[in-house]
Amino acid sequence: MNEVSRKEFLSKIKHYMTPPGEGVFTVHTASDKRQSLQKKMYGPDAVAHKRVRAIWEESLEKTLPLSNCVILGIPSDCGGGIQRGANWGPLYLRESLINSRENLKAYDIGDVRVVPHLLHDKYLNQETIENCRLALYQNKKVNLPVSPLSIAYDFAKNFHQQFPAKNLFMIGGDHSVSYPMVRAYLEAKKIQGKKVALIHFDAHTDLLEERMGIDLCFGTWTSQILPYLESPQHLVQLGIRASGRDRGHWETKFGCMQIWSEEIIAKGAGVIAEQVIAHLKNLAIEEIYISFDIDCLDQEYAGATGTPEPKGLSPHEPMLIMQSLFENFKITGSDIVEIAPLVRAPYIKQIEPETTLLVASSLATFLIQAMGLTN
Ligand SMILES: [Mn+2]
Repeated sequence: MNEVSRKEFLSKIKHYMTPPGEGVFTVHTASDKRQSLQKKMYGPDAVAHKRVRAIWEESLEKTLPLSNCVILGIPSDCGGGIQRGANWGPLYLRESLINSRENLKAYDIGDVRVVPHLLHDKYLNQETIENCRLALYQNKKVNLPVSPLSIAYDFAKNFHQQFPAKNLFMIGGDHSVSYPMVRAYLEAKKIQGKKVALIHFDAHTDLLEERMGIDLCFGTWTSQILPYLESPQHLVQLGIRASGRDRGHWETKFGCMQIWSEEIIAKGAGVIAEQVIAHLKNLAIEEIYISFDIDCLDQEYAGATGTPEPKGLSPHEPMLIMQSLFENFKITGSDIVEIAPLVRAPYIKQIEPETTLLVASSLATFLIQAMGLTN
């Protein structure tokens, strides 16, 4: 494994990441929103005098080493495919988190730079890679990735090497962005000798092996992550309800554990939490990664998402399950994805995206606080 020094890692971050809220490349669109976030984070003077990048770069050296939990945005929706718009998740959710006035002890490391037409470097030819390097880094031969999933993996892999005791909280993005984060997490935990499991809240299984020929997207990322788990039983999926196949098909084919939405509602979240905890204890699990697709919630609470689904969970159900899990295992990695704040499903009566953002921000607050306490 080619380990880079701390200095090289910070230099990479300054190249392939941006200060919080700048990962979506725009000139005017949402610039007021971005400025309002950065004023709250860095002060009005920093924004007025264009000092945000300088302060952010300095914070990488001074503040980053002090925090247990580090927040990262991946504003990419190139891996989505029904209704895009999750690229605005990181900017909007950050603002909701700040407005909630919870004093979150976490360091925000910023956004992955996103070329919106790119997904993963393995899908690109050399000419495109060089053109994008030239655009992003002003050097077509520099050895840096250009696609969001490739940048995220390089970042997360180096992060875990540099800071093995720190935990990452990622804001997506469509669900494909969890693939590089979970893969880097699982590889790092294997090196650390920790026994870990992936807890996946979602209306969908995301277990396709490919979707229209693409093996890394919102519908396939979990099947692609299975080889990195110790066994498929180390994947627990909760809240599933929109699937072309039944639970038996997926559990038999892949060997993971699934608990569908109707079962959680019928038995109660407390009973389900006990069932999951017993399963994980049986596997001698020490730490967990929670990947939270906002569409595991009923469309009444999560209408601002690419594929809202009825008959889903109420916010207290996953919250109770996560709290019970936290009482038994360390949460050492997590993400919340598929929040598409500008998407308004016309058949949903609620005023969106306020409900979705409010609920997402309370779930995110729990995860950030849980990870801030763990190391
Ligand atoms: Mn998903």
